[in-house]
Amino acid sequence: MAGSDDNELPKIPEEDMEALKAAVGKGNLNEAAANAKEALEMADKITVNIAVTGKTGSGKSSFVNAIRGLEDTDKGASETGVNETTMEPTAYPHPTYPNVTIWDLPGIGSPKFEPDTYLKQVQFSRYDFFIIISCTRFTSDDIQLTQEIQRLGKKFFFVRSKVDQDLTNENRYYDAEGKLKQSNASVKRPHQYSESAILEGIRENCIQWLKTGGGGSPRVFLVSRLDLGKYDFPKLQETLVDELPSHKRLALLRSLSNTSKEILEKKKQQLQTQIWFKSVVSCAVAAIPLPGLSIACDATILVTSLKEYCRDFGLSENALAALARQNNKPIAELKAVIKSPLCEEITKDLAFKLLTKCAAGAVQYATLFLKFIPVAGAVVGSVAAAAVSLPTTYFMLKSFLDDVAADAVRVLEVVMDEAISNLEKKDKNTRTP
Ligand SMILES: Nc1nc2c(ncn2[C@@H]2O[C@H](COP(=O)(O)OP(=O)(O)OP(=O)(O)O)[C@@H](O)[C@H]2O)c(=O)[nH]1
Ligand SMILES: [Mg+2]
Repeated sequence: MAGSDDNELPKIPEEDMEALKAAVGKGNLNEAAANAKEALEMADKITVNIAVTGKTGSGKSSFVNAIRGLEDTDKGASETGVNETTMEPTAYPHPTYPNVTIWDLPGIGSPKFEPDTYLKQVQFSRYDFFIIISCTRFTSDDIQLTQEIQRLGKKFFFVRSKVDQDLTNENRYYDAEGKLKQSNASVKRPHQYSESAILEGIRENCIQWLKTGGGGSPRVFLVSRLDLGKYDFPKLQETLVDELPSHKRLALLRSLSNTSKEILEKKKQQLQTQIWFKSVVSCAVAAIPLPGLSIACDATILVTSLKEYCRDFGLSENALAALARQNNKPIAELKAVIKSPLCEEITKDLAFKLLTKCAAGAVQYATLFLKFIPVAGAVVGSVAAAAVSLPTTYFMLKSFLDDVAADAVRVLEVVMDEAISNLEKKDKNTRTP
């Protein structure tokens, strides 16, 4: 495990040190634990609500499924490819993180469309932000809607869907070598096929159109349901996280599919901010001395945390099976790059083994802890014990988090390689006359 090497102890980040000082600095570990427990419970109750709207057939339901990590054919997926008749928003809680709900809103663009009536009808106040989808140009209805959303103090993002179809369509004008077949005076096309130029053209076109319609300086994300790791879907996920108030970020991040290294890094960093809280709770609330170690802790909290980390980074049998299926890969190829245990393998025994591994190194931090933990009064016993238990627990959780995050990066690399070669194959097929 990273960080469990006795000779090379990880540095405690400054902010973690400050958090610990604040938590146990008064010498009252029980009070610190009660506060930490409350903070963790509050974090678990945070909700995020995302509204998805746009014209009928633009790909709203497909997008709702995508952001929930589901295939359109999965159980519980929003129905796609059919005309919606409902005029009510439909709530789709994330299958694994039900605090995050994606709302499939009724389509906009009927001749009588009134943005303010529509927003009242869909109860705009419950959403953290709106995603407006179009598979063609955005229309004046889209622009009017965003103006009203803005007036109501809410955020919105434009998603231009089905860009894979645009690329396929453009590809028809080029031969197998990517050379322009014939020039058409009315439409200017580059002589050599260029995917990035086509995408940039679509983006510019959307932005210009929105600006002309009075849509301000819009952000437009190009997305294909068929390949979420490509184009702007990962960037959109990151932007959604960044635009949320900081106390909501972790809730959304945990629910996001692991489509980019940036998302994985953000997840890790946000989860890391909770490690001290978890350690303090584990070492104080129901701490039990562990045989053979000078540590007392509540192993249940640790097991729950380790399992959550695995789940957050997609390291479970179910998540890997789904990923393998989506990417046409044998699951064994994904498992081959994973070094940590999977969610299903986590037990109290395993947590104990990991603690034992970290104990030797972490004990060196005990002196550091004792420097700022006042040893006084009735709390002396528990605080002195915690001076060993806390750093050990902290390092165990931190090392495990680092390890599963690194595993998730390797799994993503395997999947991305496959995604790229699939695209190359597809590209080749579409170019064959
Ligand atoms: N090629 C491609 N097809 C897509 C994409 N997104 C959606 N589709 C297809 O477009 C069709 C309409 O998608 P839906 O997600 O049902 O659209 P919708 O906006 O929910 O439609 P309504 O509920 O009828 O308003 C379906 O056949 C989808 O499979 C995409 O990114 N690429
Ligand atoms: Mg739909």
